[in-house]
Amino acid sequence: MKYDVIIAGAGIAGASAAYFIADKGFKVLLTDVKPFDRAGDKPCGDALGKHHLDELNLPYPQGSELEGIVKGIDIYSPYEDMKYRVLGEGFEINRVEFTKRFIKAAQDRGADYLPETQVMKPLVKDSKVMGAILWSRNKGSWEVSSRLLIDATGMSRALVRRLPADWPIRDEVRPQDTNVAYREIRKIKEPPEEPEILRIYVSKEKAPGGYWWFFPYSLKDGLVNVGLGVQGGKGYPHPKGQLYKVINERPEFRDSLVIESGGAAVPTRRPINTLVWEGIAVVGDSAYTVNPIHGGGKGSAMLSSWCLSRALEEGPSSDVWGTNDLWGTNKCYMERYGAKQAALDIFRYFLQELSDDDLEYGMRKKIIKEEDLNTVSLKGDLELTIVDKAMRLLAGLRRPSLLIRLRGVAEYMNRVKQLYMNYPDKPSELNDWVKEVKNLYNEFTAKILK
Ligand code: FDA
Ligand code: GRG
Repeated sequence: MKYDVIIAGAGIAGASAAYFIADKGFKVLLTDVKPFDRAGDKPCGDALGKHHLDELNLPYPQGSELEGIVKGIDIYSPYEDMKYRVLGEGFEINRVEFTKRFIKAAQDRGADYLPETQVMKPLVKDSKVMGAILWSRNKGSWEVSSRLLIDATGMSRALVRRLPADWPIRDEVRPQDTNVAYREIRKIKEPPEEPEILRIYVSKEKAPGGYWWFFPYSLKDGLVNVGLGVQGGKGYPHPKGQLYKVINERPEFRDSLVIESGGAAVPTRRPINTLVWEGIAVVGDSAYTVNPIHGGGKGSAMLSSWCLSRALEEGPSSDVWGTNDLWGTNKCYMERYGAKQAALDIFRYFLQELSDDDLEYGMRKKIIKEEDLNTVSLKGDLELTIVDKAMRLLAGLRRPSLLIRLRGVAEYMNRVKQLYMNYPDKPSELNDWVKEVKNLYNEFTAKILK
């Protein structure tokens, strides 16, 4: 049997890709090693910004898909003397029900779905991916042909990492560009004071290179989603132990009950250099679509799948969708999210280097204001004028070097964003563009972070 598209992984990225692509009339096969009742069940904070659904014209979660309503996020300073409130609407979703929605919608549009089925490896012939080898306990292994194979296997990147080393879609993640996060869903005794406000606590001491969070989850059941992430590749302590230190010392968790627990890694870097190559594409965590400063990746995973589905509209120009046919995916993703993501990656480098004292000082002096923080996180824009204004207002105060470095950060964020907005129009220009990106990041690291 030949499919137009085989999708490995039915998490939010693969399941939404199956829906978007089947909706365009293509014959899709969606598979996952997990059974249907665990679809999309990756440990998560379960927060999703409403704007992602608006942008993709998707209905809001309702009924069993919805756990809670979000009106904003409080970001606490390291010593908790200060907090920033960033207003923005969103949801706490039930990740399994929300993912199942897409699987069912894809099936309604003719997609085949094989749970408990592993995609073992891509089939490469004449430098193109032409299908995959599948395996299940009942059937053993078998070959399926495709015009496009999508790797939506999350951080494991089970398929692309078996491709030839010189294919740009291999673009491997460095451990220091990941976070290792652990979370629990707990039933607590006292309901949180503001159940529609998520809380993020930044502290290098407690969560080096990450943060710990307290998200009110299911109000009717008195549940909260509480977790902690630390930067990978640095030898930092395990996030579970760090989270338990926090939980043990805070009264809100006294006599609380663990309902669910688990951890996983998240890529927290700029997007992959190309989401597509000959006969293959990556979406979601496999394409590093996660927001580098807060680690949220569900919305941008759906966006990457939507961009890919748009690029498929005209059909393949030969037996498979080649790199040229698929290139629009990159342009679409980089313009809508990747450029902001790359700029925020610069901001992440800076934040991860800051001491708790510097961060506390910066927040107390409101070097970046709450309303500006919203623009930074929504658009990846740190306006030079914001920093210049702070420099004038705070002239003569302690830590001028912090402000000077922040000015450098703003400059490089803008430059990186521009470079991604000018993503190459054709695959032949990719190599030179990647060199420019690497040079700009290296220059930033050498000039501003040192
Ligand atoms: P995901 O990993 O979910 O799915 C991959 C699927 O592929 C899995 O179902 C797996 O079984 C399957 N698979 C793997 N190998 C396979 C193979 N060979 N064949 C077939 N199937 C295979 N984001 C957010 O927006 N809000 C939040 O609050 C949080 N919080 C959060 C907390 C924690 C602790 C973590 C670790 C992460 C988050 N995130 C988040 C990030 C978010 O969870 C993540 O970006 C998305 O779930 C990624 O979805 P994907 O579908 O790309 O991968
Ligand atoms: C600090 C480098 C670094 C990484 C953090 C702790 C951690 C790693 C990951 C945990 C992930 C988590 C709890 C994410 C929730 C963040 C959040 C509020 C996501 C919802 O935001 P959206 O959907 O996303 O509005 P956009 O992309 O619009 O900002």
